[in-house]
Amino acid sequence: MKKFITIFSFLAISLTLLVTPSFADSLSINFENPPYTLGTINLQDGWSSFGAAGSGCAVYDHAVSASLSTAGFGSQSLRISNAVTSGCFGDQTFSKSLANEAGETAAVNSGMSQGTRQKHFEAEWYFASTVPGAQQPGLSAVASPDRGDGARMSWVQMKDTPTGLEVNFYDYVDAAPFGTAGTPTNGYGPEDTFRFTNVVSGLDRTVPHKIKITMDLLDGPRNDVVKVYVDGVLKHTGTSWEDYFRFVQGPGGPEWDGIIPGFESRTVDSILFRTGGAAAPITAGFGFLIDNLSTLSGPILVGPPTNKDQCKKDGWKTFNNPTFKNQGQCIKYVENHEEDDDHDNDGDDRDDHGKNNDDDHRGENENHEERD
Ligand SMILES: [Ca+2]
Ligand SMILES: [Ca+2]
Repeated sequence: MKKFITIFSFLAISLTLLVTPSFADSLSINFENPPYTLGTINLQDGWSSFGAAGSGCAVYDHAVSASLSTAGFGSQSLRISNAVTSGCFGDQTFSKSLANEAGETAAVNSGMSQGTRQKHFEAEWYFASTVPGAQQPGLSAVASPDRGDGARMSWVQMKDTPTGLEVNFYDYVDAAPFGTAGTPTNGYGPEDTFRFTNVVSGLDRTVPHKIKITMDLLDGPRNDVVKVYVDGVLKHTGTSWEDYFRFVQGPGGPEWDGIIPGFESRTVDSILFRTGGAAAPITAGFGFLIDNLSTLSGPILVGPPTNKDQCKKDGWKTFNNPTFKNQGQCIKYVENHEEDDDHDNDGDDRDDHGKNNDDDHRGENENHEERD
């Protein structure tokens, strides 16, 4: 009998997993609950920030700070300035890790991330200037999906400029001829490069802005899909740094560590907030406030359907964003959303199901230093 119950429980859990959509694992962090103490965030609630705590290459100006009455930020936020910078990685500020890492099936985690590997990762956060009335010259901070040691799989820069706040992005492009295990040099040939994109500029410095990055980490080279949204609007679609790790840091590559055995990508489970490149000492004690950070790993999202035909011939079974119980429910969903495909209007493709949807209307290449 016990065995029967065990099997039944297993089946029940399996069924639950089958019908539970998308969200394998997520975290939401507001720097207030559980209680965060003002000062370095190192070793608080799963974060690390060893440099700011005095145990790294430099004592970075990254700290839990007062929110300065910034709208929506509550009483405490993460404050980051680039008054202090370095070329180091592992001692900068890493958010709490997800239980379940995301990455390609064979991506290398080097023990830095763990759990049940997922193919989709996303993170969003708000950022705001601590000096909304004036530019902080030289202010820059970079957020990167990472596994915890600086093996950055993407790169999103928040920057202050004379004309407002700016968001920039780098991905790595292996152009033809393509790198392979047989000809890895083709993965870092003269045609291959980190590609710079100005995602958006001229953002109003007096209000917070929301950045969201989504990553579909698909097996194989040159196919990861990375999207950057600013204030709810998709602004850029690019790729990850998968082929930088595969070839530049792969066996025999110019940055190979002599250990990693295969031509593989890396995993992610957190966000690295990093200040590298030119320091802006004038920003000490100021900089950006970061708040309402959320991270998520889970299956690649499929859906929502936009055409009734997609529901037919068992098509309804292929969707997980949202899931359907039968073809009729799928068709009804399309009928109800024909006026507005992304009906939560947050500009992403994700339907915030369960969140009261209907009322919720709320180029050029630069030099290496720029990518710090
Ligand atoms: Ca190439
Ligand atoms: Ca890939």
